[in-house]
Amino acid sequence: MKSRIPIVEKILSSNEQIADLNRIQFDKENILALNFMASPGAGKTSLIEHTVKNLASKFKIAVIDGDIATSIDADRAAQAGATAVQINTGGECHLDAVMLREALPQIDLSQIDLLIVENVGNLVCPASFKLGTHSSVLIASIPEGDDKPYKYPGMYRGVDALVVNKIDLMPYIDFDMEYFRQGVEILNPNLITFPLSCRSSEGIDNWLDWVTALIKAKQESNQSIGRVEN
Ligand SMILES: Nc1nc2c(ncn2[C@@H]2O[C@H](COP(=O)(O)OP(=O)(O)OP(=O)(O)O)[C@@H](O)[C@H]2O)c(=O)[nH]1
Ligand SMILES: [Mg+2]
Repeated sequence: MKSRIPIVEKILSSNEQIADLNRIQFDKENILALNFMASPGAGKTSLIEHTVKNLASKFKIAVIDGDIATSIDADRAAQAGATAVQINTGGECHLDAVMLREALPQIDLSQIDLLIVENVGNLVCPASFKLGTHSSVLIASIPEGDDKPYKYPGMYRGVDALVVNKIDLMPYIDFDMEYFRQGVEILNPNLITFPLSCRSSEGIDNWLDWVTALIKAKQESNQSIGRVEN
């Protein structure tokens, strides 16, 4: 039992090294990479469908879908218009940087502006494994309940943006938005938050504007680096 903690630390540190390589590759190819995390059924794939359908005319988008067993989500992303790749984790409850690295050759990265990684539906394991993406997005949803920040602090603490999906269900579910927001604020002050509904599309535009601004900022920063080097 004594050796368990050092082994876990070693696995996580080698994961971080591969995550760094992934990040270097994304930066080299001028790609913005986002990691979508959520509990099962919160709406990760639904948000990917909206994002792809709305932004595909402006940006080239690829989706890498982590799933324990099926290709259902990658098929949905492809149907929406993305280049889509499936990673079956074979029972693992999260994606790691090595799995992502092994999937990257299936995409012509030189042709992509935005890469969305859909992690396995889980509020615990994915938080511990960096992938090398630029931003992590947590998709919470109203039916999960307003206590989730308090129960899964590691996930809420580590993300760069929060989507609160299924706001169309607010009239039917006891969800205290103020209590939820207070829990988030303690863990991750001033976290940028997008309340929205993938069903009614309410709030989707704010999300799309944020993603668009990130892609443009990424492209502009790489262009200015290129100018300095030249
Ligand atoms: N009412 C309502 N239902 C939604 C909304 N967004 C998604 N759903 C439904 O929620 C269910 C799960 O959505 P998905 O997008 O598959 O969720 P997911 O997080 O990708 O699920 P997993 O990949 O299985 O973890 C589907 O039946 C969606 O139609 C929403 O805003 N409102
Ligand atoms: Mg999904």
